[in-house]
Amino acid sequence: MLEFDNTESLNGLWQFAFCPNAEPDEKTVLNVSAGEYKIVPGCFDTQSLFGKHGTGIYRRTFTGKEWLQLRFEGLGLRGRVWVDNIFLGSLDAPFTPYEFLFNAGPEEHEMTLTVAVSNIIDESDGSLFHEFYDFYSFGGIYRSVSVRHLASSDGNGISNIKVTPLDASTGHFRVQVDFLKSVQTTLQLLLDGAQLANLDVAGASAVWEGTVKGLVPWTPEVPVLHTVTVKTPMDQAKTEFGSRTLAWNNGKITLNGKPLKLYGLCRHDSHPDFGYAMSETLVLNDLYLIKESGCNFIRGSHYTQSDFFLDCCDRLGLLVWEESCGWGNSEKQCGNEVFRAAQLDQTQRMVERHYNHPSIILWGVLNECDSTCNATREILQQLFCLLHQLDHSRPVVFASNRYEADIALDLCDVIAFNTYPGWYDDPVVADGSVNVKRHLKDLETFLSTPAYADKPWLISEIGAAALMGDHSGFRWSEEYQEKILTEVLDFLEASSRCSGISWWLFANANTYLGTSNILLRPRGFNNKGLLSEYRKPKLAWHTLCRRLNSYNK
Ligand code: ADA
Repeated sequence: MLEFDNTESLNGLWQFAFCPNAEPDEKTVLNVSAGEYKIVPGCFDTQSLFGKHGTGIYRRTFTGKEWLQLRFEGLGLRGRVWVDNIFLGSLDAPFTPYEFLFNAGPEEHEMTLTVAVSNIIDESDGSLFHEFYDFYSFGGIYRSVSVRHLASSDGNGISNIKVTPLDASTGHFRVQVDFLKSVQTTLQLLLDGAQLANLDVAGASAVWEGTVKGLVPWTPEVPVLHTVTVKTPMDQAKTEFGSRTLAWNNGKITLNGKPLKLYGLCRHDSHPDFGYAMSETLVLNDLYLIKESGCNFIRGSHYTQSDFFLDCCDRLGLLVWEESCGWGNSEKQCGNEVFRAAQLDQTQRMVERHYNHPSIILWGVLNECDSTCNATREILQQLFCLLHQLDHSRPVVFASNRYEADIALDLCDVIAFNTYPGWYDDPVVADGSVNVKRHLKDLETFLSTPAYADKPWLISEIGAAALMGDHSGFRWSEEYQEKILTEVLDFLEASSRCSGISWWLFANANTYLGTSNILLRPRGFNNKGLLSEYRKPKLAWHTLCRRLNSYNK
């Protein structure tokens, strides 16, 4: 993670008030008496406010002077921020990092920070979150908040460090240091605490590129991290990175020259008692469960992940598909200019923030958008172009559920299909058997045609729901889910075309409470988890662990 000096955490106890069914104006927000308390990070609607929509008003004080930068790692569904009575700006995208730079004046003093967070769903076409999304609209400041005290008198400082591994076999890499404003200065670069280079800076960024012999590569088996520290006369920052190189061609994704076979799971960063404010303990427990199952891959569905999650994946050697927030967006939404701008903005914020994590091997966008129409092709083109501009070192992808009808597959570096044979896509045949393998074989044949044969292929979702304790053997039973999983693993073992899967889903996750799809979502959960929402194993989980661990013996 990127760390700046002079940074103070603002996590902990905040004052709180809830305004049901309303997004109050500035005057009301600033004058409301916030007589309750909430913990930040936290969701305000997991317990007594569960199912309620409105605005949570959070308030606390902190002290500082001169130039300060407030950093929000993620809140939802959207927020507005004031310091004392001055409006600093809004946070329009859920799960997305934002920073606000401001001058607090020459004298050290106490300030009041007020944040209004709404979980009211905006159903306009430009909105980034809709009720039909198959994950619940929990609200709150659900990731960390901090304030950085800048030492410079003009509000300048390091804004980012981006480390690009260029060749892991030789230890060749590049470091780019960005500043908040243009500057003339000198900087010192250190690698793992030892002098690397001194650079003169004239402008808003500086670049160093070179080779360090003996730089230990990062691999899933031995995930070695290195640290780059940047020191300037004004401030200091550091970041971890891993020296590993990715390539994608001839139908394969390779890591340090070795083709990857990805055995993985899609995961929601959510828990019934805490919503999207998963504690570090719970996140780490999830990741150890995944690691111990024998999986090497996680699809972070369907939004920007937390810094902590990625820090742990870097350390445990788990490979990650990270994607910005989207779900089943229609032609109308994809053609909407507000929606496009919001998609581009949140995607850029995700990449800028998470660029250095060696665990991330894929950048994704717009899960299951309507990729049969031109408007969607255009937005995908815009997003992929942005991603390639920001990062040449990783392939881009979106999870398609349109197969042969998709008109955007040529834009992807890696093709990914969400498919549910035996659940939505292919009826169970009369004798009770499910043609999972035949269905996957058909997709494989389609992707082996010359137009697509060079592009690696992933099954980004596949699965079946199981209600814990149902042992009938029919749909919704643990046995039925296990049967589908077994067929998928059989297919994957035998296929040289398919680079891997991310099974839907790691653990059951809260979803919509509305009426539209509730019959498919008993108890208000997506029940396709291999674990229950409290991470208790279903039958298929044991099968997954047994099968994957046998590969490593
Ligand atoms: C889709 C979607 C998932 C989930 C899944 C399901 O493929 O991408 O978020 O909704 O279907 O369970 O139906």
